[in-house]
Amino acid sequence: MGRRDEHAAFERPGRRSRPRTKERPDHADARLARVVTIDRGRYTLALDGRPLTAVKARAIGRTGVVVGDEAHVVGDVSGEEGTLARIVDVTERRTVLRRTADDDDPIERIIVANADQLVIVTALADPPPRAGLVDRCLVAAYDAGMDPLVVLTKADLASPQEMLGLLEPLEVRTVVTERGADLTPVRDALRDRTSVLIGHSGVGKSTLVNALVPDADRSTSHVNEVTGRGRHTSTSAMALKLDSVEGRGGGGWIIDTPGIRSFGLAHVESEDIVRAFPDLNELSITCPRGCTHAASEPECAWDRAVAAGSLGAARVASVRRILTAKDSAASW
Ligand SMILES: Nc1nc2c(ncn2[C@@H]2O[C@H](COP(=O)(O)OP(=O)(O)OP(=O)(O)O)[C@@H](O)[C@H]2O)c(=O)[nH]1
Ligand SMILES: [Mg+2]
Ligand SMILES: [Zn+2]
Repeated sequence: MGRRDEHAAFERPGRRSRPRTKERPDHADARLARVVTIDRGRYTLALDGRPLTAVKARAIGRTGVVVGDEAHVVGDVSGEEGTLARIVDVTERRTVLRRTADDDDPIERIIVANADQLVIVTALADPPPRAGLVDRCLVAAYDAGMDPLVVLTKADLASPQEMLGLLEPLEVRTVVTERGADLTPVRDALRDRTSVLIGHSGVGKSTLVNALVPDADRSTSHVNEVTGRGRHTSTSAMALKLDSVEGRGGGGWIIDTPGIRSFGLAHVESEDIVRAFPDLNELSITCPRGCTHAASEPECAWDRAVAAGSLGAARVASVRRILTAKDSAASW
């Protein structure tokens, strides 16, 4: 018991003799830990910087426990070999990243909880970039309330100019990288954030994680030369602590995920996307009632602003592209 706790107990002498209530079952000693990975019903959590293996209590509902969750654990929390703690509850999630049902898996699932930054990893070649995919990931980020960051990998194989040109009007933060490159710009963008990496299989997510976290030991694999697709080398999500950079403070978490094919965007409302662009959102107040802001809308305030010279045509065209991305085919 720390000094502060001793003092608190002294000031409230009745506390210990109070009967246990329903709201406080016998978990007063529960510790808060972060779920870093899940493997066949075993949860690995980080508690005070040490790994801890746990199972989940049956009382935890269908929403379950996902990577990134902050969970209360009880029992043997020593983390010693052969010990098993028990997860008794999960704190309210600040954000969730979902994937939709697809052929491989008929159930919509939450992949990661509590990330505040969505890192959209796209290779400039091998596999070739697909702008539509980036657009869909941006929609997912705006909808989930996460800040998007686009990382363009494999710049040793192709120029980033075209992709950068597409993203510039949206004012999305971008970082260009390649194997062996100085990672300072990536580290700067990740500092003190909880960042989840998403993108096609083979774009280099795990390669990036290994470069950022020296003992991460994430396996990586080649892109198939015939199909141009990766082989889904990573099969589960894993959160890794970013070391604080000496003398510059910071830290944060990076979460590697398996290459994903689809996102649940059907539920996304246009307003949620527009809200991510404050200038356009503000203009929308003067649009006719029910304006969808599509190029076909006769009196959209966005067009009036472009005509008046107070708003760039490229920005409007790009945001319209994003708005239609949510309605395009669900998989990529
Ligand atoms: N030329 C080049 N190759 C790279 C670069 N980054 C990664 N690769 C290669 O791309 C291949 C796929 O990398 P991974 O890190 O396994 O890709 P991933 O995104 O984790 O793939 P999944 O786990 O399947 O989703 C590996 O052969 C890497 O060595 C890069 O900057 N340049
Ligand atoms: Mg991987
Ligand atoms: Zn409008």
